[in-house]
Amino acid sequence: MANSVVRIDKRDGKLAMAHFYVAFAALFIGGLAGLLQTLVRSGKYTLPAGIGYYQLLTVHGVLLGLVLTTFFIIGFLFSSLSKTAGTLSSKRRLAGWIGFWTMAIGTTSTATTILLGEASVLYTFYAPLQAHPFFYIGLALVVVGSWISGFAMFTHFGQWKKQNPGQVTPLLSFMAIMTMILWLVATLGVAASVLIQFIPWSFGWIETIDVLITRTLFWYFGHPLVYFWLLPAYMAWYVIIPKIIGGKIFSDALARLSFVLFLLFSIPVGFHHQLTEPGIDPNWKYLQVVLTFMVIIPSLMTAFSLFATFELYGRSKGAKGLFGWFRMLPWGDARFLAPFIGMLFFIPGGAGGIINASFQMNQVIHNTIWVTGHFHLTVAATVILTFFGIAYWLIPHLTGRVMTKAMNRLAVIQTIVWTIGMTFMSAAMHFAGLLGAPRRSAFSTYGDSAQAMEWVPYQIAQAIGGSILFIGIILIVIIFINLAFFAPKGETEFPVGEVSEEAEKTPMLLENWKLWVGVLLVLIFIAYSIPFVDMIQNAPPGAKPFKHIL
Ligand code: HAS
Repeated sequence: MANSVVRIDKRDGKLAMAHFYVAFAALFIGGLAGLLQTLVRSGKYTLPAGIGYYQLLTVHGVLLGLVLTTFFIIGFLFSSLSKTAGTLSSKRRLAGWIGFWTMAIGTTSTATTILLGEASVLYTFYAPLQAHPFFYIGLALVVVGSWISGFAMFTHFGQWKKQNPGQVTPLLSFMAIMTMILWLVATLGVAASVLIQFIPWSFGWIETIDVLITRTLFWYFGHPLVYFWLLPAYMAWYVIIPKIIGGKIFSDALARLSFVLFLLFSIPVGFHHQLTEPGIDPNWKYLQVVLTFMVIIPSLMTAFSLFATFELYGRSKGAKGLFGWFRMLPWGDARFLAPFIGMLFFIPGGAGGIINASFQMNQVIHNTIWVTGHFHLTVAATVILTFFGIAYWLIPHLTGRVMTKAMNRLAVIQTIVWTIGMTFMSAAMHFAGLLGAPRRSAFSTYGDSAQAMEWVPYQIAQAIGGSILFIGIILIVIIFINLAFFAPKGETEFPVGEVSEEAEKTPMLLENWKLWVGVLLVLIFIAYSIPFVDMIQNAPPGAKPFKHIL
């Protein structure tokens, strides 16, 4: 237990903190863009200084969906490895810094093109919308930087394995590596489309682009991207939360198995974002829908495991009845409350995902603002609240400070504010989506048809939710700055849970990386090879660039 309080190496801490500074700056600017967007959609506000709606939407999506998440996650993964697999060697730390700066330069390049109005192509940058070449070059640099950091993590983990032959690896490190492998395999798709298609096309070296292939490569990346966001939250749920509440990890083997299943099934499912697209045989879409239903299983296992942890802890404290354990949980501790509310949000968020994935129901919600509601529940509530919960102990741990009672109270208020804001906003988005309100459209494009008028109350509710959320962003930025620079000096625990004595022994099969990566490659081959050949053989004439949207 004393080990938990031992601070991770200061130099590793600095590397992680560099990532968090960028992440929280992105949160502030991206959140501001989000607020303005909801105000524009309400129809009651017009953007000043010639700022375009899609420019704003691109700032919001890229900064929050790509920059905040990637930087936060890599900082968290480095910290977790340093804590559980030992201090990084100086070469690996240097690789981490090179990765960080490569990503930072890439982010600056991409952000500059967006702010100059040269890249209003949204975070999915669908062709034939065309951005400035430096938008794509920046994205490529972010990916390459993350790979450099990833390789530093892989070799660090490999060294632990070499020094501890035959032993089960530390759970948190295992999960960090699994997350990074998922990211590496997923980003191959986006790297290929940016390097082979978008960059040559945006420089004018090739005249046309294949729309379906670029979209397919994007979604080959885009769905595992969402699990790249989710898995670090699951790391906290499985390993950190049990320690915070004073309980035990229900089962090490079950936690590892769920991560293995995520690796296998999160990649060959990208077609479920393309169910309405022509050019892909419905049988292949059907196969990927089946695989999508497979990727729901590890989340259900996670829910089961968490219920078990909470219940076992509660009963050990004398709780009686079906839900007696509920009262035993540490509700006043923001490190617990924020991730727990994240879990609650994931119940409707996950149910919505199952609706989206159901071939026929997808026809009702596709391209409506329902989808935006879905991902605000999943990433902007479940994942982000968990990241906030992590920040409440990790930032002071890294900076050698402590969170005061007053800051904890502010963090509890922040969690409540976020919960209210997100409930308003995402519920309104789901209802408006069912009434057919499109996603990604400025109010001015709706016209004043009777149908558009039905959406108005929901747009206003979204604006109210968005404004409440912006208060939440101001609060979290205050807390972050306090924990990074002003909180009292002291020791903060890095809480790493222990596995319950009653859990079964972890089978070594779960550590067989060659096997799992091999199965993953076979699944990707089955799900994508024939449809891809089909797309190339039957490609329609390429598309010329389209630069101007409202
Ligand atoms: Fe999704 C679209 C299907 C999960 C994010 N998704 C999106 C987009 C994003 C996104 C960003 O099949 C939009 C992309 C774009 O711009 O176009 N999604 C799913 C499915 C799941 C799912 C089946 N999505 C996520 C997660 C995301 C995310 C996670 C981010 C982090 N999604 C889709 C589909 C589309 C889509 C289609 C395309 C729609 C279209 O047409 O465009 C599943 O993984 C969900 C499984 C989850 C569960 C919930 C388990 C619950 C747990 C909590 C337990 C609570 C406890 C506390 C223990 C089954 C683990 C309880 C305590 C008490 C006291 C009660």
